[in-house]
Amino acid sequence: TQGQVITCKAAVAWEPNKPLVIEDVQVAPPQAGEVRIKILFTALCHTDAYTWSGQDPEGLFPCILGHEAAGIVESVGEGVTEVQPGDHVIPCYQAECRECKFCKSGKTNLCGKVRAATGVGVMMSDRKSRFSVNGTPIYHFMGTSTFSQYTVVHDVSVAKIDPAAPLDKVCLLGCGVPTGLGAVWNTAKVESGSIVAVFGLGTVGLAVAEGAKAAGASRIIGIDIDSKKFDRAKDFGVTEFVNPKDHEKPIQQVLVDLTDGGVDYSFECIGNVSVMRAALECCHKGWGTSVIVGVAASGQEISTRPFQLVTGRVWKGTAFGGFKSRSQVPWLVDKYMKKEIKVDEYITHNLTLGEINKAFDLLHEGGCLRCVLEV
Ligand code: NAD
Ligand code: AHE
Ligand code: ZN
Repeated sequence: TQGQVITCKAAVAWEPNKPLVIEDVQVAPPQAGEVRIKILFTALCHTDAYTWSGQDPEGLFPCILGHEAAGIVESVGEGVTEVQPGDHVIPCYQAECRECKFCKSGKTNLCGKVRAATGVGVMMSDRKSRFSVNGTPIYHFMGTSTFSQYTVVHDVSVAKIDPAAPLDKVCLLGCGVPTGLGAVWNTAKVESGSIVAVFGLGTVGLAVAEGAKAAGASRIIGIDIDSKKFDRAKDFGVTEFVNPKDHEKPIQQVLVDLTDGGVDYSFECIGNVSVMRAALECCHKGWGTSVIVGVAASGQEISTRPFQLVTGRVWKGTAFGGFKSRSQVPWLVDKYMKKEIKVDEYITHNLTLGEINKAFDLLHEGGCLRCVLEV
């Protein structure tokens, strides 16, 4: 198949909110600096649902969504040296070129090399898509497009991993789990003994709890409007629960009262701008830090009284938990293999690519964390 067009199955989002359609898609060979991957397993993340809904200003249609996956390199384009056919890999929506201003800054995991192309659904070299259906180009998504049996990605967006790792599990290390762990370890740098508040107990919020427990947090307060989330969250390290619906007072006040003046660190893992405000305002005066992890819809803006910041609270955000993708995803896989981090526990459902619409329905039900699709 090397150098040839591959025809395979992929789930195409033709229009916002319209059911995805499994199509025979033509996948062009990788050009210079590109890698074609056979995707074996992909999970669904709420960001896929967000873009599908039409709320993402970067969302383009028709496209192939999906960014939390694992597979095997099928072929590589000219000049690709770091991976070869047969390598087990995780596609990384946050690239790492190690050469750009961002990568060299030592201050961020964001990479500038291919972001302009991945934001508009094409490949960097010729600003074209490698996907088509009967001659109609289909946009890429987040530089990954994993809801397809084959995808083409930039070489700076591929992490080579231990071939012994189970791909049906470690696919989760492409997004949600690292995002939560890294928000705690890299972005907030939570110290032992800290009081932590986690808003939203989905996969990302539970991974925040897991990371905070590992960091030695003394209290981990989970906040969710769905009380069914609480039982399971205990296994991930949450020590106390608050349902805003059980209180008349604003949730920030409830937390300030519970913690003698506020929490040391808070994390918004929902994508709701009013919760982002509450997450900042429940932080302790003088030092409390709040990290925005959730992705909010187009047009949404955050607000608070500047006095909140003047008096020492800090507002931050994180993408992929601040992890350098190509360097650190293999390290996370190794940590999973040594049983130092959970992954299996976040998988509540397993389906096939053909059942992807059902998987999106499940994602909106309280019981579902991650649904892994066999591709
Ligand atoms: P999820 O839907 O599984 O979890 C969200 C949780 O928030 C649910 O348990 C829900 O009951 C709860 N919730 C909803 N409204 C609430 C409210 N008003 N108050 C309290 N709880 C509320 O989602 P997820 O997959 O865990 O992702 C969480 C967010 O993180 C999404 O916005 C996603 O797009 C984003 N995300 C960001 C990054 C990043 O790099 N920054 C990476 C992955 C995901
Ligand atoms: N296109 C969206 C932005 C979405 C967003 O913030 N994405 C996160 C990853 S979410 C993964 O589930 C991210 O990494 N952002 C940094 C980046 O470079 O995109 C919008 O709202 O415009
Ligand atoms: Zn995601």
